[in-house]
Amino acid sequence: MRITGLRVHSIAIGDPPLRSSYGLHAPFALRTILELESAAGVIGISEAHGGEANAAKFESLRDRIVGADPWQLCGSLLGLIEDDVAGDRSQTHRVPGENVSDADARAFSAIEIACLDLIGKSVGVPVCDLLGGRVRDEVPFSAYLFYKHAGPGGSPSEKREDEYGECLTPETIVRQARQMIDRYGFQSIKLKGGVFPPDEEVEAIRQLYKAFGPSYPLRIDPNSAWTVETSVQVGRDLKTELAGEGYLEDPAPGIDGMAAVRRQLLAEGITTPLASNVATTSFAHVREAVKTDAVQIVLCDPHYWGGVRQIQHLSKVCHTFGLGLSMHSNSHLGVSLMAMAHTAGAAPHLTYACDTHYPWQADEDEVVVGGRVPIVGGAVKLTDAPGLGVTLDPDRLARGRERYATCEFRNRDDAAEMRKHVDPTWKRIVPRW
Ligand code: GKR
Ligand code: MG
Repeated sequence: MRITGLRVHSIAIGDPPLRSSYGLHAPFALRTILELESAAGVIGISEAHGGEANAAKFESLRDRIVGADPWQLCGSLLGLIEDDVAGDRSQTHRVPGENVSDADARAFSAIEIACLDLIGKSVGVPVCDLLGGRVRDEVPFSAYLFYKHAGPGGSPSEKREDEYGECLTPETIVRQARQMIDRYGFQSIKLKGGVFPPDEEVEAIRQLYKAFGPSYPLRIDPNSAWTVETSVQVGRDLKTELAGEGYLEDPAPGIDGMAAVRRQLLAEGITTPLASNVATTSFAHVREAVKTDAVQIVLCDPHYWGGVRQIQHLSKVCHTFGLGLSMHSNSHLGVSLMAMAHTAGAAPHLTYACDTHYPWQADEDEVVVGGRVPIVGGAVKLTDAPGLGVTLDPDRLARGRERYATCEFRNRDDAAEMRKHVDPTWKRIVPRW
């Protein structure tokens, strides 16, 4: 099999004004859709982070991709992820801390996934089965709650629906959870924190616990916005609410900070596990995290860790060292959702429901045939459809490209959005509280 065509599509998708410790989401999130076409005319696809730099990275690899055999291509590109150092990385695209090798790992991931889709579609096998056989037919996701300003995102002329309205209080966060659970059937809940003083976020988790009870595991993720002391205090305050399958995600910055939080919590008999996609973003970080007991649950992401097969390796490593494994997400469409679902389907030791931003995106932005991928009972079904199980709808893709061409954004900058719309003096301070 030979790859005869590579197409790189930069698209923009409407994104509501969601808050995090990075700032505020812009009205458009940027994605890149990759198409690899074989000589037989079969097309493999994947979805990656967007903007100019990412598209340019794929273009720079064009000569190595076109003409290659998709069964072998990833072997020859392994150098892109070999430099697996525990540097100062971030999985949140385009925020301070991201280093150059991230761009390589992200490009490798998208190429690997598109190759697997191309192979799967050529031989009539789903990606999760291609990789040794699925370990589950349904992949659970959690309700991913965000503090949110009023407004639907996108451009005002599009007259989009603002499904969740303004959610800046514990009561409106509970309402948001209820709406999401009613619509998608999620069975666990994650709150993106690091936005308001910790007491307010603790109160939101308490109200969620009151509203949904202990059968809905809860997680809170302030993206390193708290000091070690504050993190420990939150751990104490939410000892009951985060028990069971709950967790505290990236409360404090760095492996050392996380390790200090863990030590203090354990000394007080609080066993709430610490999860991370900020302190652990590479295999080298996992080594450090195990040594220091800084992280008990790794949040993987096939878009960052080198694709689906690297997550299979990570799953084994986590199992070996007694770590849990969950999955991180960023704003995305259905191609990414299916890549995440197939990754989870082929990772035996994935022990928690995955994150997804998918409820925050609207059908009008979806690029796959048939529109939005269904989430039912909180899960995405892995069917027998070949490859990732989705194909591109040319008209939908054209709309995404048109939005990209006409929108003003070329990379993600949540801090700039925050200054533009909420507080002209805002700066990201880590830790803030
Ligand atoms: O979408 O603002 C966001 C999140 O904060 C995202 O960028 C994070 O990478 O979801 C992510 C996380 O779990 O840290
Ligand atoms: Mg996180």
